[in-house]
Order: sequence, then structure tokens, then C-alpha cells
Amino acid sequence: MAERKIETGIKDLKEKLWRAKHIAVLTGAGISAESGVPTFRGEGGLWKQFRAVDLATPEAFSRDPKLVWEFYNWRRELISTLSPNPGHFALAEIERRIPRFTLITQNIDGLHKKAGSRNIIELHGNLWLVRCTGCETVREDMRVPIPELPMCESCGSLLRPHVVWFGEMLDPLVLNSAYEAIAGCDLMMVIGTSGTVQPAASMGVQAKRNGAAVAEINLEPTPYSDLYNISICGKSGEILPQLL
Ligand code: BJW
Ligand code: ZN
Repeated sequence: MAERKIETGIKDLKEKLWRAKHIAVLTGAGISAESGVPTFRGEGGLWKQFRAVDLATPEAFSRDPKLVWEFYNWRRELISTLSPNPGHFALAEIERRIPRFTLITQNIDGLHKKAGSRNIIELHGNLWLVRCTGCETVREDMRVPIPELPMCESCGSLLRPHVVWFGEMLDPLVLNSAYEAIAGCDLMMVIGTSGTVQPAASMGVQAKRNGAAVAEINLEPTPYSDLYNISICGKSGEILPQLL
């Protein structure tokens, strides 16, 4: 029964996908799970092991920047050894075959780019960028690990990860380009996100309100599954290649 539902979902999605002129995709931690990147919530999730308020807020960084850098250095070490999975590669292939394609990701791991995706909007920043807390300069920094308490070459202030923590605004230019894609697409795919963190969580519903068909691919149902046109329960690394 469940398998039948997955098959029908894939068939429906394939029909919509290859007719679409502009596709927007929103990805979350689930798309990288099969590469070995831990998700945030649920079984084995980072926020089961660590408290988000201690590690992913501006207050946590002001209180204990060394601890926060240790957390990001641990993730740099892990992610530097990992590779994109068939889900990432399938999205890159779909982008090559569709006239307009926008990939909006909440992930900071850089795996979509590694897989060959090009038009990527990183809502929550990037693990491999650092930002100066003084002069705001953003630089790529691939060092693993980054030395304890890294300082800005230009002004000597403390550097921080160029990511968006809880309570921080998303970059308005980045957010606007995501909303443009959501407003203009005829199909949106929402993949591997629990839909708990705003503003990303509402993007699928906004696309639907704007007239797009919305399809979800997730290991399990989410609070939005019934609102979308198609909901496929399964691993994105297994479902996405079947769309090609
Ligand atoms: C698979 C799979 C497989 C597993 N295949 N699927 C409105 C209402 C209430 C609160 C707010 C609101 N607006 C803003 C807020 C506050 C807050 C928020 O949303 N809080 C909620 C928790 C309630 N939002 C913010 O603070 C945001 N800022 C903002 O909006 O500014 C304006 C503002 C501020 C304050 C008040 C009001 C307005 C910023 C959010 C920044 C999030 N940052 C993090 C850390 C980034 C850096 C880092 O990585 O270190 O981003 S938190 C973390 O969650 C990370 C993720 O990008 C994000 C989303 O997680 P995601 O991707 O959904 O992962 P999971 O683990 O939750 O889910 C994985 C899913 O995959 C599951 O569903 C699995 O089933 C599935 N899965 N394997 C397919 N193989
Ligand atoms: Zn500086």
C-alpha cells in the first residue's frame, strides 16, 4: 500500500516536473543525511545532542566564542570528508534539463555546489565562509580546523561563521531572490526539511498560494504534507534519481 503510494507520487511528480518551465526547490538537512551529514531534529539529530541556544545564537557566540567555534570546527572536519549523494546529483541533472531552476537550500554544507548545481540560494549561509564581527567582510576559509578564535586580517576583530543563527535576520537580498523564485515557479519541490524553522518553513505554502504545484519528498510526513499536491515518503537519495 505504502509502496503503491510512493509509485503514484513519483509518477505524478514526473509528469509535472518535465512539463515545468520554472522549478524552485527547497532543501533541508534530510537531503544531505545519506551523505553522512547529521540532521538537526529527530533520531540522531544535532539538537538532540547539543542545545541550539548554546551553539547557534548570537548570544551563545558573545558568551563563549571558543565553544561555538569548536562546534563549527567539528562540523568542518566531518563535512570536509563527505561527498554529495545521488539526491544532490539528481537535482543538478534536473537543473541542466529545465529552462529555469532555482535551488533554495537551508543547508550550509556546500554539497549542492559540489554535485554541480549552479543556481543556488543559501538561506542560512555557508560553513566555508567566515565573517568579521567588526568590518563585516565575508571571506572563504577552507581551513580545517580553523585556529581557535580566528581574527580578521584587515581590522583584527573576531571572525564568526557566516551562517544564520536563531534570532538573526536572513540576508534580505538572499531572501528576496528566494521569494522571487517562489512567486515565479510553476512547480516547487520541498525536500528533506522538517518545516520547523521560519521563514523557510512557509515557503512551500507561499508557492502553492501563488499557483504553483508543490511536492514534498521526506522520510516521514511533516505538518505540511496534507497541504501540498504531492507528498512522497522516502529517502531523497532514492526518490530523486527515479525522476530522471
Ligand atoms: C530525510 C532524510 C532522507 C531525514 N531523505 N528526508 C515565526 C514563528 C515562530 C518563530 C519564528 C518565526 N519567525 C522566525 C522565528 C524564529 C526562528 C524560528 O523559526 N524558530 C522555530 C524553531 C520556531 N527563526 C529564526 O530565528 C530565523 N530568523 C528570522 O526569521 O529572523 C527574523 C525574526 C527573528 C526572531 C523572531 C522573529 C523574526 C533564523 C533561523 C536560522 C536557523 N539556523 C539553523 C542553523 C544554521 C547554521 C548551522 O547549520 O549551524 O539552520 S537551525 C537549523 O534548522 C539549521 C537548518 O537549516 C534549520 C532547518 O532544519 P531542517 O533542514 O528542516 O532539518 P531538520 O533536522 O529539522 O529536518 C530534517 C528532515 O529531513 C526531517 O523532516 C527528516 O524526516 C528528513 N529526512 N533523512 C529525505 N534521507
Ligand atoms: Zn574585520
